[in-house]
Amino acid sequence: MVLSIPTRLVRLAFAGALCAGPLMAAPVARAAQTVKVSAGAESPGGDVQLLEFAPVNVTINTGDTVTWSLDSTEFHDVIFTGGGQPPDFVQPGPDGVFINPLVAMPQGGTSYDGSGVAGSGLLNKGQTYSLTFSKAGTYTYYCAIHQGMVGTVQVQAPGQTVDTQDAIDARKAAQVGSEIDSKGVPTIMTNQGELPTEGSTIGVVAGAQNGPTDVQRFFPPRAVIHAGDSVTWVWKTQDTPHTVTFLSGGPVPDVVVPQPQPNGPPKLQLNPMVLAPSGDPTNWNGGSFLNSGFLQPMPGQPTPTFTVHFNNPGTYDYICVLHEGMAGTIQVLE
Ligand SMILES: [Cu+2]
Repeated sequence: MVLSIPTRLVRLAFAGALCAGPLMAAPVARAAQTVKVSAGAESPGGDVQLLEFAPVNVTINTGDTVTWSLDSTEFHDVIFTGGGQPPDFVQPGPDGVFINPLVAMPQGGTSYDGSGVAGSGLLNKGQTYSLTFSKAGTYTYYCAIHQGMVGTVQVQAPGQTVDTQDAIDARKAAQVGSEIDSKGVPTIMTNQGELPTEGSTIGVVAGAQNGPTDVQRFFPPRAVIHAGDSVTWVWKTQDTPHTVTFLSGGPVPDVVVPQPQPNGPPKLQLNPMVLAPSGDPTNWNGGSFLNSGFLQPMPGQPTPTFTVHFNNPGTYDYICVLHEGMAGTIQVLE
């Protein structure tokens, strides 16, 4: 899906200046501006994802436009709800689990007055979404995919001081740098040493999270065991599901399978082959598709784990189907 919403520049009409008395200084007319904000950010290799808008808050004048750019391999959306809660990302039903169309597809027009819903639909890396703000107020927006990913646009009357792009860029750089460097890197180091990496049963961490900083890698990425040993993966995230999937030479399955509809856009189904567990991990010989399914810690429930018993020597590569570059290897010796 490609979004092509033209950035709209709105000329400001300073009607008030025309009828002001001679002693009143007319406000300085300024052309409407467009400011750029990031939806998500990542470390150079993409292993650390920042699940935040950067900067979180931005101040503009009425008539100005905000353009969000998706700056990460992790996808996000931008949705204004007119004061309501963000919509659920997925909707389970009798015929499968579907991405909520409110999140999947663009909503509303190119201008927003603070009422109703305006949304970008799913954004992929490099895509942008622009919205022009016609009315003063403070508007909260969300990423419906990542809980807690919230931002505001404060819209001021014309003539009031607002953010410059330089100020926005400086806040963004400080936020991204401090989150990824101060949280992402220590999260990696902590989790690398956390679980036993030798012995008959070893542990591997499937993703780790520290606040909005989400490390989308396996720790350690490579483990060596003997035939007959087991490996247990432990999920250490809050906001992001992962899979442990052995493709065994097969193709990487699509995460989303569009289901054409007689009227309107296709429904976006989460591929059951990725979503659900498959294969027998308690007695695995290699050479066949083996999948943990989507796993994600939930409040009040035990930490998800996935244990695979390796019967045969060999080198077994696996991936998280959801996250590019999230991959590992289990080498099984005699
Ligand atoms: Cu993942």
